[in-house]
Amino acid sequence: MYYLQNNEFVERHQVHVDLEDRGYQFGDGVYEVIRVYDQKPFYLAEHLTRLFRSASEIRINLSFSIEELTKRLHTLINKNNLIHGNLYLQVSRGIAPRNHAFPKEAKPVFIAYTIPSDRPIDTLEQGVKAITTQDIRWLRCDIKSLNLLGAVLAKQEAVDAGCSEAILIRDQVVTEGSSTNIFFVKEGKLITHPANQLILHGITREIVLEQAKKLQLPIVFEALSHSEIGHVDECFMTSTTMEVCPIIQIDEKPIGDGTPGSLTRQLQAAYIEEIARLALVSN
Ligand code: PSZ
Repeated sequence: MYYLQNNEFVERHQVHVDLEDRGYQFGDGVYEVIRVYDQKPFYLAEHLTRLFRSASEIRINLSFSIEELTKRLHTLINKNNLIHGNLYLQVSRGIAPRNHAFPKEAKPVFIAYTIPSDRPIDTLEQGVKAITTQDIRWLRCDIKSLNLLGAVLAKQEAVDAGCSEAILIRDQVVTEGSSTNIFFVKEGKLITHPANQLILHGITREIVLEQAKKLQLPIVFEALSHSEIGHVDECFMTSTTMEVCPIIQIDEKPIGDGTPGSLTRQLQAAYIEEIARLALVSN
């Protein structure tokens, strides 16, 4: 198994994380997770564009181009014979004696590696349970920052309650999930939070919105109030690894009849078609 550290392909024992790496000490960096289906990275250009944007928003200048990185990631997938799995990328501001302000000399540290994994087909079929909890994260959730404490604490709360996801509530409205974007269906309309600084602009969310447009589903870009959750017909979450996953229960109460909704199923099917169009996976 190979790891890409800066420009070099190295083995696991050769990967070096410095004590004074700002990613390690401050969470001062950004990352991406990309799904690989049948050896092909899915929507790679969109993920790399987001990585470069996240880096630029926190004033990290990358020394390579999207084109160069694309080539190296394809090489990494080939070297590791990755068929289905995830590609993890992270960039930290670099290594320097601990001090909050940006170091003058530090060069960004880049790492990429692959993790084999299958599609979560049973979960996608059955759907998952969720809880709601306060969104205690910072106000730039559009940056895919290495600082994940708000998400980690929310996800653990969900797991402690026997659930898979925590739906985050800020100022009495739903923003997104701890690691997913959230959609609701009510009276035939698709409702999701607008893409502003309070949510991550999910690549999966964007693909689903494109497909919803093609299916001519009405889309409402509004934050659903917490108190409205009990009155929706369907709910689902989207992410790179969870794709389009039904949410069948929130805070112990069933959504609709407590089984995956029909529009959710339609959008799931459209998403699987998109995977099949760009890769060739059986499902
Ligand atoms: O492996 C996992 O569980 C993954 S891989 C990517 C995610 C989870 N989540 C990304 C994410 C997120 O962290 C937040 C806060 N909101 C939305 C998403 C979905 O973004 P995309 O669709 O780009 O993966």
